[in-house]
Amino acid sequence: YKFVEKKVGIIGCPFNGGQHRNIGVEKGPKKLMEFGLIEQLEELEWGVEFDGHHKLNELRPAEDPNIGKLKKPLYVSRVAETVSKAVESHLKRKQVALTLGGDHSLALGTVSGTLSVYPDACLIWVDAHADINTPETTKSGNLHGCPVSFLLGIAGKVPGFEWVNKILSPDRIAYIGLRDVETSEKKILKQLGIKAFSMHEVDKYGIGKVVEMALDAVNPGRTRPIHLSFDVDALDPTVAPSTGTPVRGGLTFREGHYICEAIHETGCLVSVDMMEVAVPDHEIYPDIDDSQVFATVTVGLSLIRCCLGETLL
Ligand code: Z70
Ligand code: MN
Ligand code: MN
Ligand code: MN
Repeated sequence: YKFVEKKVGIIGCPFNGGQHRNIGVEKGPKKLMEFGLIEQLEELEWGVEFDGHHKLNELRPAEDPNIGKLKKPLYVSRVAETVSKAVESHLKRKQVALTLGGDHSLALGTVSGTLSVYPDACLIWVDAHADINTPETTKSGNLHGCPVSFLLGIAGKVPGFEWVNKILSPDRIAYIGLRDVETSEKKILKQLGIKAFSMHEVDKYGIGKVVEMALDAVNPGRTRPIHLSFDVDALDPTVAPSTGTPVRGGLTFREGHYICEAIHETGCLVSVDMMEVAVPDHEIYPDIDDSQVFATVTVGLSLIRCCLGETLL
């Protein structure tokens, strides 16, 4: 490991304030832990620190009016700032920071925390979505569709978000798995020349070549620390059905795992997010059954293990 000791700090983030659906993304972290994450990482011989799930509900302001279209801006901002400090504290102690979500607006915090300890870090964003809408371009107003614009410093001034000051250069981020990108977002990706490997490129080149090209773009000498932000909806819905925004035509089980294995092999991984794992109520989402939740939680765990060195042989 080029930057960390073999220790991991788990940051449980039961949060859904960056999106509007009542599908239970805030229950993902607890489920991932209940399914034995600590034991699994200890089996891989990692020292594991877990301080309990963060009580993010307590950060919810009494009043939180929209700012333009943005929904719950103050809540999301406070939560992300708290999470950034947690990530920072684990990284400063030479641990890998492993953040369990929760909706993807949390990554505004996790990536900011990583950049404050490792200013030269690069970001691999694995997702069906680009999450790069700005406060101007967002149609939904959901902040989980916007974290990357804040991280790149193209979101403009938004009250409450003044703490976001660790800016990621556009040549330090690469996407893998995109297939549900808005026109506004395509324009931003093009304007900034951001390396993005959609499912089209995965089909064309194969996942091995895509990961190599992504790493070559953001981390050519494999000398920079890597933050991997993995939205479980990057996987095909047949593999990870229990998530807020499933989009067909996604990564296979093996493609998802290959990404994690290859990033582990660089020795550069310092921070991992596993986001958007949902645990819905049967009454509200009768179409998602226990076996689908089981599949999604267990694939999330297995991706995490691969990030931390689990191999097939
Ligand atoms: C859309 C928006 C999104 C995740 C949905 C969707 C964004 N582009 N991200 N699910 N994880 O609302 O901005
Ligand atoms: Mn901690
Ligand atoms: Mn996402
Ligand atoms: Mn997504």
